[in-house]
Amino acid sequence: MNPRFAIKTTGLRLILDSRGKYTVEATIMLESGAKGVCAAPSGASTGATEVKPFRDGNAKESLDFYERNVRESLKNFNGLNQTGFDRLLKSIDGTEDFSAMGGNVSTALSIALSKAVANELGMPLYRYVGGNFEMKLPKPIGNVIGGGKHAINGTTFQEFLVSNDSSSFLEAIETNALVHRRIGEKAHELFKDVSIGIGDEKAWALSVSDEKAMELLEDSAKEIGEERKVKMYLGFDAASTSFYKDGNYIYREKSRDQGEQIQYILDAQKNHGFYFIEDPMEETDFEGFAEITKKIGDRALIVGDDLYTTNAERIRKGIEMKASNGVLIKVNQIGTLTQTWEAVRVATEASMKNVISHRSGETTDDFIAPLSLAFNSTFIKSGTIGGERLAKLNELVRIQEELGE
Ligand code: 2PG
Ligand code: MG
Repeated sequence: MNPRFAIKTTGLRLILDSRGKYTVEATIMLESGAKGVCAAPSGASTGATEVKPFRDGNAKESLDFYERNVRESLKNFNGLNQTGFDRLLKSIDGTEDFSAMGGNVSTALSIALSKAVANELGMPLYRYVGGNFEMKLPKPIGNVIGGGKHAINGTTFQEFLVSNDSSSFLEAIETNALVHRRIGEKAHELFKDVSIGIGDEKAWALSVSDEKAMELLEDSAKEIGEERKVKMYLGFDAASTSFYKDGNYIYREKSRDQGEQIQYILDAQKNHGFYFIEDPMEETDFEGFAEITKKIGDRALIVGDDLYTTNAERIRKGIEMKASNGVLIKVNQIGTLTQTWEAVRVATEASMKNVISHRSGETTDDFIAPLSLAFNSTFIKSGTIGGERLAKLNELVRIQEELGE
């Protein structure tokens, strides 16, 4: 081993995320003095098969576990061996779902190591993880109207999203932000006695039906697209597990069984031209996903988030069942960079598109920006405003400049 890359010290601290809740930040220093720092985000609408973010759901317990069982064991490990390091984290944890250490701890350590090594190599993270080949930026897809578990009194669907095909990343994120602003203006005009707020991801939280939100999204995106002369894409993350109970999807006005839910999604796609459709069915319904993909997979990207939880095994099942043509990627759903990379590889080999994603509870860490290039992500899902959302998007503005695109 080149001694420069040996791990000299690791450290873990508690910090607050964008919801004001505890999360962890890891620092790794190599013998050379090069450093990597990573803060883990946290979800609110977590999938049942995600790894557990913290020991007993408590960040402080995770920190104690790290001090007792992890810190010393990482010393002198060869930083260039990312896979070995990630396996070591798994074996120290000793559980299937990172419930001893917490998947947020393993995520922060795993990514911090990759950053430290990239720094020592004098390389951007996207090159260290993705290789020295031609790379394409993802398109930004931003949450503009939100509800579900991210905003009380909001829509039933968790997120209504917008994207566009501006080739300048800066113009692309500005276009999305303009749609967000236009929606706010229109909502204040249209809905006089409806509560209007802002959700966890800085999307508008409107106490209106999902149909009203879809119309508002479509009208606003159409106007901005015409003004800026760019093609717009509409999307949603239904996050449908969050309103599924005993075989039914419970909306404000009515409940729908599996067949009705599928029809509802197909109608929404047809009426509004949605291109991006995430978690239209609850997290165990591979068949329902497959039916939707079979019917509209030629014109829409059907994306599994809670369905797959960035888990290569579940993605393999999805491929076998033709459940979707897209997969959402979140490192802390599976807990290490190596396993995330494996999930992306399995999906890519089956021509499934991947979408790298923020979490609803975020920090200003921007690691999903470089990873979106390394993983050749089709979209990066984030917000459209808010410092913790823009940290990722503005980093991609810088990367586009670096690449000289
Ligand atoms: C999702 C995410 C991010 P959370 O469902 O896609 O928008 O939400 O981080 O709460 O799981
Ligand atoms: Mg989701």
